[in-house]
Amino acid sequence: MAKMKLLVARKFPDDVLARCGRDYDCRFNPEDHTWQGAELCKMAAGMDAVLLSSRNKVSAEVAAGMPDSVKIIATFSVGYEHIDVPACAQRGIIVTNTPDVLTEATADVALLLLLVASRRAKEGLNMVVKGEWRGWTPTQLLGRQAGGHVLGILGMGRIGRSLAHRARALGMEIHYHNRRPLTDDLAEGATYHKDAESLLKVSEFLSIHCELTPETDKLLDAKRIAMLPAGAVVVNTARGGIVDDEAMIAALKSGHIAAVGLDVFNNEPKVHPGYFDLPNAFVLPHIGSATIETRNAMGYRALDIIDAYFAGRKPKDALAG
Ligand code: 8YV
Repeated sequence: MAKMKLLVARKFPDDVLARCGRDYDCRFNPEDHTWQGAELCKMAAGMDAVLLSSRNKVSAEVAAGMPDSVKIIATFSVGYEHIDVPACAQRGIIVTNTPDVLTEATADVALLLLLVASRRAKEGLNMVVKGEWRGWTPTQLLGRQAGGHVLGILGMGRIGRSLAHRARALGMEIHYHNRRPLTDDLAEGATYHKDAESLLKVSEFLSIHCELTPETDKLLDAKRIAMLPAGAVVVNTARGGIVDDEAMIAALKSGHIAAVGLDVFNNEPKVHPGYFDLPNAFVLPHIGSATIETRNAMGYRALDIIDAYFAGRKPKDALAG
């Protein structure tokens, strides 16, 4: 039987590409172009399925322009705000994502950012590599200790809960806000706040783990940043759009926010240049899920779903259109 045709829209890790090539008749993207708009539709011509990343936007227009042959679009990501799922559904295209498999890797990066931001790692690194370190002093680079302080988790889903496990090991007290409180077994003693504002008021450390939706767009604006305790540390590994950069930069300059650790940005790969010169802004290039184990697992999960779909089974991570 002829293999189904798969557009492999990014240069995914080698093992993922190898499995694609073994099981499907593939159109690959060895140069790793970020196909967008009409070009993405053109590359999908004659394909049965598309495996793409969060940098391949599937707007309503792209969904409308997808060839009739495309039955399923699997995004190599847990976030899917780059895909107009209802517009795909209108075309009869199933959309799936890759939850679960990147939870631990992303929580690791949230913890990493929490620690490097609060322990002033950027200033320390700069001091050493610029040859400006004159030796230990009793008051050099005093940061904030995580243990004994409140960590507010905005969005207590899989990644938020996984960070909570790590933070408990540091001795942090966990508070969270979600649309609904978790069951006791999932909350594991964390304190629920029914609105974001109530959470912000107690969050000496804040880590963002909610989805980017019209409701959370710029949720952390000047007004809400001002609600955080003076000297708070903020971490974002979710989506850049949840933070108002201008307001955050102003708060970092004034010292109201002691430090920020960011892995995600508005308009990636552009980063607001206001963060670059700030000693208390530690930025990473969206590496939350960037371990070989996790990226392979993301690819395998997406391929499992496509395999199941073409074997006539219901794809398990299908998103509601
Ligand atoms: C992915 C992510 O690596 O899965 C997500 O939602 O944010 C990242 O960790 C990226 O989006 C790849 O498509």
